[in-house]
Amino acid sequence: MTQSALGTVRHDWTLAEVTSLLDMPLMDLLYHSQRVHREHHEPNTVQMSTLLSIKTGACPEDCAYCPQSVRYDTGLEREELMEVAAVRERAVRAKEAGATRFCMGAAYRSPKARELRIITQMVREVSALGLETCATLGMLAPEQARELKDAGLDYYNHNLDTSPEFYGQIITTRTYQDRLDTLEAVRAADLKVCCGGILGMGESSSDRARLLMTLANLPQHPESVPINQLVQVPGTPLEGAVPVDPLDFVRTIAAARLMMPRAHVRLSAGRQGMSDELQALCFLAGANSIFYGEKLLTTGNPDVERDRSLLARLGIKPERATQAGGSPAMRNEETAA
Ligand code: SAM
Ligand code: DTB
Ligand code: SF4
Repeated sequence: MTQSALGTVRHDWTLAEVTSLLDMPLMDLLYHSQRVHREHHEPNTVQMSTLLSIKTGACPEDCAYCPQSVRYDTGLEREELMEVAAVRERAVRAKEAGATRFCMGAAYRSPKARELRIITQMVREVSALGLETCATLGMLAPEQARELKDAGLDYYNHNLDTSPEFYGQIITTRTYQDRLDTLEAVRAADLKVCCGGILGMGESSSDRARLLMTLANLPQHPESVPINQLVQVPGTPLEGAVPVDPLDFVRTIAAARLMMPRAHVRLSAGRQGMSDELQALCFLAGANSIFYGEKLLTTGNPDVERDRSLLARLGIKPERATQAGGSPAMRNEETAA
């Protein structure tokens, strides 16, 4: 791979290529990732999504990082599926605060028919406010993805979380292939895909490379790629895991930018514990999306005032809301080719 070829949209990454990206001298890696970022995106602009947990806790799955699994005693208070009007109210507030996308998360293995009917109503209401909509509800069958699409859903979030090799140490109640099947169902319904992973779970650098390789070698790159840093929650099996080296976190963002040049790469969970300078390095590496609002799903996120001040000090502006089709920087890889 020649360095001038960096930034082309490809789906045939080898492990050796990804490893060589992650191992580059950091300044070279940042130079290339910022160059490629500017070829495909408006510089100094960040997309802002607000999360809301619409059904909290008591999840039957055993994801070792997650405070919402019924198997771990994390002291989390469970909450049934919210009322549609209450979700709408929260979306109005998120829009007023400056978010352009509203992401509804539910602690399900997969949604049941009755639950999905209520959630499609939420999607309609939030969409009518002029916000982009995203949902993350666990595994979906093809017809469930179509139901969400028909309700006007824009994005579905479903993460691969880690490499296929490390996955079995983190989750045993659903397979990597289950996740790939859901992603295929989401694509088949013509929904946009939000898919990424978590760093800091004890994975190796080669696991990070394999996660990026799996994401970039999907038939179509996800439109959004959340890169989460593990939020360690007392009571989960990953409490006490060895944290990821912050510079390796930056490297992973830069490699994601280079491998999926048109995607929005989201600096996701874990920002609360990051310095302003580390976040600035992540933006330099090509991150151009954040979760905005004082809460993620159940854990903390920087408050709105801190984020506004950080973005102002960096000269970064919030990305405008897009209509269908989007701005040139927002077109997906097929239409922009
Ligand atoms: N239950 C659904 C599912 O797992 O598909 C949707 C909600 S789940 C909380 C969404 C994602 O949040 C997970 O795939 C994981 O990547 C991320 N996540 C959960 N707990 C986290 C933590 N403690 N730190 C970082 N990311 C986390
Ligand atoms: C994603 O990749 N990160 C978000 C969102 N997608 C759903 C969730 C982060 C959750 C962090 C732990 C919590 O707040 O419960
Ligand atoms: Fe359940 Fe999702 Fe948490 Fe896994 S990540 S335990 S599926 S809520």
